[in-house]
Amino acid sequence: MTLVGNLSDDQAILAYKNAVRARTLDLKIISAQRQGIIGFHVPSEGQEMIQIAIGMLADKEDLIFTYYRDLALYLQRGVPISLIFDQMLGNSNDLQKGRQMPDHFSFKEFNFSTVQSPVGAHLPLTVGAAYAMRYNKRKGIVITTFGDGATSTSDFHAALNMASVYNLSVLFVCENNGWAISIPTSKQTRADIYKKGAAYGIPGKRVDGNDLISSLAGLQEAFDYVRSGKGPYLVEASTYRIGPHSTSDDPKKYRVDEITDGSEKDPIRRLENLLLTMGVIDSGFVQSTRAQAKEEIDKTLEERMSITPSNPSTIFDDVYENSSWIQEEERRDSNVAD
Ligand SMILES: Cc1ncc(C[n+]2csc(CCOP(=O)(O)OP(=O)(O)O)c2C)c(N)n1
Ligand SMILES: [Mg+2]
Repeated sequence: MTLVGNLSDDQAILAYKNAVRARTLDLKIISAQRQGIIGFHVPSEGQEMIQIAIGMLADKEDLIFTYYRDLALYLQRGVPISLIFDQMLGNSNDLQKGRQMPDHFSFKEFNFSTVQSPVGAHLPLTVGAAYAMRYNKRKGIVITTFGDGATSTSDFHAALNMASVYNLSVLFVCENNGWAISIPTSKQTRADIYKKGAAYGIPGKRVDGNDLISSLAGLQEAFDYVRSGKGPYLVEASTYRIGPHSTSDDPKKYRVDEITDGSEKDPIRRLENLLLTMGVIDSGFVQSTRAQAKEEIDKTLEERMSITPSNPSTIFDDVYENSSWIQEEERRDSNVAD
């Protein structure tokens, strides 16, 4: 059965499974944070569908600069949950050797660049990366995600401008969840975000980021445009942050939830209902998908917790290609064991 374009049942089912895995993973991480196992988390709950859609349309060679709230995109692109936990725990298997805050992933093997903490700081980097890709005659485009709050930074405007001036293949996707921590989008801008590209000669489109079909249809047009070499494109995905900004935030202080986990408006429930109505899945499948996700995630966390922590002495590694005398002196004077 075709849902949209040439989307097959198998693709729709995989998308659904990954969305459920991402949600289950989010809830597990929050519970681990509350138990003191993980230090911090920025949940993706509610924003899964637009992330899944990007993952479905991106090619392997495309380079993706995510922001800190993109768990479902990693899963859709095949990042194993074990690697996600390794980073969150900062254990000795963590690709970043435990030096980064949780959620600041770097999955080079999957063509994901490192997550930046300063809001919007990665946007000019995506433009430089797209320039480098063209210069080095590398195949693929650059895709970047960011929040509505990032559009209030000067980096956003500088990035759009330079991407357009150099006609670079960058797909900008704003995940507009309505909030920048406690500041609603209405207090950041009076204009539609997808129209902001027009000032720089960049076309834009708004999609319903809580709906897989709308996200895929809108993104397909944007991907086609960027891939054809016409230049950058700006997509605004209307979405909803179901949870707090982070585990350090208490949203009850500034908002009343409109969409809750598992409610009829929840994007995962929306896809589930569509697939149930179309007979692609049945209620038994829903139950087994949720149970399998929980089992996989519970088991993986338990397993990754048994891995030794990162060695603090690695803090002196990888700073320069060859270690300098200053580093060696600091290594000697430090009390971190080798
Ligand atoms: C330059 C900068 N200013 C402020 C912060 C603190 N901060 C972290 S996340 C955030 C909100 C960003 O909102 P948005 O871009 O909409 O993304 P969301 O968190 O809603 O997904 C802020 C203000 C920061 N990290 N960097
Ligand atoms: Mg936001």
